[in-house]
Amino acid sequence: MRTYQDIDNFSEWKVEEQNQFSLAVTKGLIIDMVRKANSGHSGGPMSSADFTQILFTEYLNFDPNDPGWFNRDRFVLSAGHESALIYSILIQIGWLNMDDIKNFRQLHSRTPGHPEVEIPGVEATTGPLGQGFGMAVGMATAESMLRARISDLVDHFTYVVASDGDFQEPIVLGAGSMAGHWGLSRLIVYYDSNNAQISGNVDRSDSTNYAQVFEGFGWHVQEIDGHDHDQIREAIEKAQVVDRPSLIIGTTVMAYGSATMEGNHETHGAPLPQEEIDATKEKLNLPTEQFYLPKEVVNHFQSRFADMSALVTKWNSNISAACNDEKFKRLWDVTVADNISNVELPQFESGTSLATRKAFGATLDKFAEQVPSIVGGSADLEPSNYTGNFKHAYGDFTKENRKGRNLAFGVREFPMAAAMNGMALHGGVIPFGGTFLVFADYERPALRLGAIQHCRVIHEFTHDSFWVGEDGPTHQPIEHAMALRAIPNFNVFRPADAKETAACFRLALDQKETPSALLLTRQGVKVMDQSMDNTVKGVSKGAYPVVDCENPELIFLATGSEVGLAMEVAESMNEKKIRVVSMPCWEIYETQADDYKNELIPTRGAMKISMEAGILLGWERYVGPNGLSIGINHFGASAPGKDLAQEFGFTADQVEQKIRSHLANLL
Ligand SMILES: Cc1ncc(C[n+]2csc(CCOP(=O)(O)OP(=O)(O)O)c2C)c(N)n1
Ligand SMILES: [Mg+2]
Repeated sequence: MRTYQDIDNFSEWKVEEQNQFSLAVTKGLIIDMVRKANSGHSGGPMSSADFTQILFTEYLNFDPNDPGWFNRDRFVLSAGHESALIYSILIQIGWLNMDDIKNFRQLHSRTPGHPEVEIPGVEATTGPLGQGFGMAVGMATAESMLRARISDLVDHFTYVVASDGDFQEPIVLGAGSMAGHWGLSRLIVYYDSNNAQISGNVDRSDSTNYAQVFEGFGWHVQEIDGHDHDQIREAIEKAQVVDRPSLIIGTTVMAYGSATMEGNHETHGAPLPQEEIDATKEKLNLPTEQFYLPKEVVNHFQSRFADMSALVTKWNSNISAACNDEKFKRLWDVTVADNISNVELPQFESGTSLATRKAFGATLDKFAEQVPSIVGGSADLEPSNYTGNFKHAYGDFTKENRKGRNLAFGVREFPMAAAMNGMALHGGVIPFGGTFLVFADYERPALRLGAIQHCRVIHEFTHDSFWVGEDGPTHQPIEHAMALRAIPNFNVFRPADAKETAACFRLALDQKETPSALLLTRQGVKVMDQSMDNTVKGVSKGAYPVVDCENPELIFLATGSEVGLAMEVAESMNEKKIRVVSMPCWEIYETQADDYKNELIPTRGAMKISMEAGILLGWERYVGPNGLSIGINHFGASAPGKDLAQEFGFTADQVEQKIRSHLANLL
């Protein structure tokens, strides 16, 4: 039996002895990290360590000198609570250091409780179970699209380590069915099936046959002993060559390798007791010393580095050679290098009436011609979302048509949004996805995770108010615009007309660090009589006057379809000095200079009146204590939109009356 005492002769050990000892060192780091932080997860990382260590040391391709190398294999730890595992690996690659490891879960450390995408070697922020899987499906989609559309120079694998909790989350089923349908052959998911979760054994709550389920989805499925290294290698190699996404279900033991706590679900989210750690280290032939990481083990871990660096050099020179071709170079620049600028806008005729969802469709068509990296589609609301032309022009992405740019997501809003995040994280594509605004709730966890990760994704949300009409209260967004505004680093655009829609869409393309939602009308709204340049300038400030005067007495603040309403009311109250402000994006407005904000919406002086067909909560920040908010604080109803406007007080006459009586009451 080889132990740490024999480390000086490490090079003479048998390879399998070296592997086993290296794995033991990784486990030692895991249990020490969690113990020192007095917080974190030990059991899961120990059960999935075999697969992960073998993957990183023998199969995963990356550039040891550049975690951002474009054609690297992606690795997503969907079981984000197993972060100690990935950090113990990243230190051996050299992307983290020992201080990082010792500061696990501490403020400003590069080893936070769950993996965060800013850390070199972490491809996606994970922790909310299921979403890592969903993002990986997006990454594999982006890879497959680029492989077909650019060249085989992009041809990496996407690997996932997922746990019981991931598979219990329905998003895994939706994303899994999408991946199977699209035949994402370079997606390889390892399921660490350790029959343990927080509250007990998995069989208390789950008896699903995931092998059958995923076979049904069109996946290649293998079931192995997740602690048998030869089985792991064989499974990975088979998964790499099949023409479908692969699921490798590894039957494992919780806290595998621990002295007395193997199989104990209580190791899920706790440090092992110190005596257990000591006994475990003895069992694993490790010294009792904390954070033991001998250079021999690191060198062993890095034994493929020279070969991988050579691979990267060759890839780089292939890219340079390919770029001698002007056409390829242009494509590469716009897609992978993401150099897009001066995207030309569509034109819309002032005075006509056009639903902003239709304007979105027209803008999408115009942008898609110029920006080949735009890909996406609708969650089965293609006619309503006006993405049909895009589909006709560029075709569906399918097993047979890898060059298709339209993604027929099916009625899978949450998987769609998670996959969009994955695509954005992958790079080379700019994803959009459409549904009704009311179903933003179905996507919300991914909207939040996209914002945390600074993903440039474009969410198209049509049918943005009670004006939806006959479909009734279940389909009428009420609290949704505000609920989206509550997400940090998330731009909510509610354009007032077709021109603003195009300007907002282009702004969303430019926002490389922030997801965007475009809230669009089902019903026609008048195209305002202003130049496109003026619209672009105004929209880029988040809020701007569309009707103006010196020293206004009243300032109307409106978004989307209510801007037209505000203008109408202003017209009929023309004995007063009124400014109408269109506020297509609060978040961008908030970043403007104080001078601009104080001038446009002064805190004192003018009375502020907000108009938005949604909840009032939030508007008090702009209208102040004496202002007035016109909105709707209850669910809608099923009736034609016009009747609802009357019922809910959204006609120009009713709004004017409300304003006049508010003013009278104040006097
Ligand atoms: C969406 C979501 N719900 C709940 C949690 C809290 N949580 C973290 S891990 C976990 C389940 C643990 O079981 P398993 O996935 O099998 O991990 P293991 O214990 O095997 O490491 C739960 C419920 C979470 N992270 N994400
Ligand atoms: Mg488990």
